[in-house]
Amino acid sequence: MSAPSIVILTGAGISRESGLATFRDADGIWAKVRIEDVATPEAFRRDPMRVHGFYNARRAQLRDAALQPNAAHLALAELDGCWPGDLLLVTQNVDDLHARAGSRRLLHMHGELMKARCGRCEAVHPWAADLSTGTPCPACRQTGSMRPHVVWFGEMPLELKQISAALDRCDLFVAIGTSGQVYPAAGFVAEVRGRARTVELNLEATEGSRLFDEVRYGPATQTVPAFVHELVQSL
Ligand code: BV8
Repeated sequence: MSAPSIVILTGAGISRESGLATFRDADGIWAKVRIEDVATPEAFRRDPMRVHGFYNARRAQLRDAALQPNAAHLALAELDGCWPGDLLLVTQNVDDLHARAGSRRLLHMHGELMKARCGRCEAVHPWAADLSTGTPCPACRQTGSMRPHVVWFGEMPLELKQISAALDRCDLFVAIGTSGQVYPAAGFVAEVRGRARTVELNLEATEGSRLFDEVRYGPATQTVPAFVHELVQSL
């Protein structure tokens, strides 16, 4: 019997105990700034420096040496390293904590804060510094066209074909630290339920909890290592 095929979906909750704010908790990002002002293509066209300021502040957090992957990121990286079956970690997060923890079979469906893209030549560059409307593209040298390599609301998420193929063949779907309110990610569980075992790991019930076979409550740094331990023991 081959090892089950696993798809894991993570959201901002998995990075919360590393010190990064979530989006929809009471102290979350969308409690302080409106999506329409900083996370849509229209916002960028209207006031690019305001959008750059929003992402520059979040990118600066990732450069802070105090920001480290937590036990949940590390447990998923350990699973990635030892799981003999198919495994795909799909994250909605734009932070780099999964990669820094060691996850390799990883897709950032909403892009990555530590990358920048030229709106003119579409080249994508690793990027840890601030961006501004005066930043030239390293490839085409144009200024005024560099943007964060993140997926804004109304834009097409990345790698959807690969994600859909993984969902089609998965036996286990685990959603960790996501409120299940942003599509198409929030729709993944409905795609697989009934033919895959579905598990939600969260601090509390979410919009989609009723769609899961099993929900486990608690902080990710406790629920994820325990769940990974069970999976490894089952090999
Ligand atoms: C799309 C990157 C077409 C940027 C993000 C009108 C026009 C166009 C589209 C739409 C529209 N109306 C609706 C839509 C669809 C829209 C959407 O879903 N809107 C919502 C608001 C209704 N979606 C889109 O626009 C997407 N594109 O639809 O294109 C299309 C359609 C079909 C198929 C293909 C294409 C693009 C959406 C991507 C937007 N970009 N991020 C940035 O980061 O600034 S979304 C943003 O929300 C982040 O990526 C974030 O990850 C994501 C989801 O949020 P969560 O991760 O779930 O975070 P949240 O704070 O909500 O929840 C945290 C959870 O953690 C909570 O449950 C909490 O309890 C838990 N938690 C907290 N602490 C812990 C914990 N759990 C465990 N342990 C803890 N310690």
